[in-house]
Amino acid sequence: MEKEKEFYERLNAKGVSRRDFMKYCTFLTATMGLSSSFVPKVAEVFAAPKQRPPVVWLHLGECTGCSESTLRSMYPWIDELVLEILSIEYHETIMTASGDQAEENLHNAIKKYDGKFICVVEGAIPLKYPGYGRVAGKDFIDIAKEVVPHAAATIAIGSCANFGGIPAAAPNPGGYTGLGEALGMEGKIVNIAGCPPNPINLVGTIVNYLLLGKLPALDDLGRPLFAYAKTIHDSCPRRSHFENDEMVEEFGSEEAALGYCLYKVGCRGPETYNNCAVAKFNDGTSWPVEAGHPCIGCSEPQFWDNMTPFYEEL
Ligand code: FSX
Ligand code: SF4
Ligand code: F3S
Repeated sequence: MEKEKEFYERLNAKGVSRRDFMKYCTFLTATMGLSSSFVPKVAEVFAAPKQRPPVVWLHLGECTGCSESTLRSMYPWIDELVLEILSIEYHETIMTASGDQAEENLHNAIKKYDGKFICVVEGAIPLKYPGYGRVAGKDFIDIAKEVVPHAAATIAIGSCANFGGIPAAAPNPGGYTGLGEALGMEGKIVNIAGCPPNPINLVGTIVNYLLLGKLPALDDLGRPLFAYAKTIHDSCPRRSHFENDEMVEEFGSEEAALGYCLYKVGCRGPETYNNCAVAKFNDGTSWPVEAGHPCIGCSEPQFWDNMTPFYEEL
């Protein structure tokens, strides 16, 4: 009770009311595909955490957009909420330690929390030329092999870590590969797909784990079904225009201003599984198709090769 009171006082000090927080929990619960009876339990995960699982967050071949989108996520205070429920032991972008001390933190965390920590991995692994990516003199693949097998659960965040992403775009000189495939652990690693992914899907996966003691159910590409069971096209607000053959043929046109369907200017929504239309980005402000940009299929494997040329009809 005391813990909970303190939590709400801290939120209040940031200008966040209990009502705002409950609104967020309701939204998160719905995104996770749980019934509204779970809202108080989801709130409790944040407000009165029974445990703060240690997290080791690795950076491999990527642009760090995934960390950026998580830390600057939809609600200005959610980053702190996430830090509230997790104990981040190692994260190259946000930790203060550097050099030998950072390395020491990593090794200490793996030893101390062997089999108990959550490993989050961002970025792809160059298997053809492993030396393309190194931290502290170690190749990415060796870092992944050293850390991942000791984790209680591993979450690959972003299409790079899932399927290779931009680093693996043809001709993929480094032989960049997603984490699951590189370690032969497909199906055992959760893939939060997108470039970058929506942070709510990471938060939902972690809350699911803390609340129900297990990782969420996954599709055959390792993506949580709560977020990736439907296509963009399934939930698209422009769908009625698609059905009526009301199409944007040119950006800046009258049809574009009317919010017509973006299929002819390259929308990959019909082939792309993600919950962007419902979850939205930046405080629920908008998402690509709502902003007038076709979906480029960023949550699908090899989208840089399979979905290009962008802006051309499928
Ligand atoms: Fe990849 Fe994440 Fe795209 Fe970038 O780190 S999914 S390039 S947004 O940031 O890995
Ligand atoms: Fe489908 Fe894209 Fe048209 Fe939306 S804009 S209805 S996702 S094709
Ligand atoms: Fe990506 Fe398409 Fe959503 S490009 S962010 S999956 S609308």
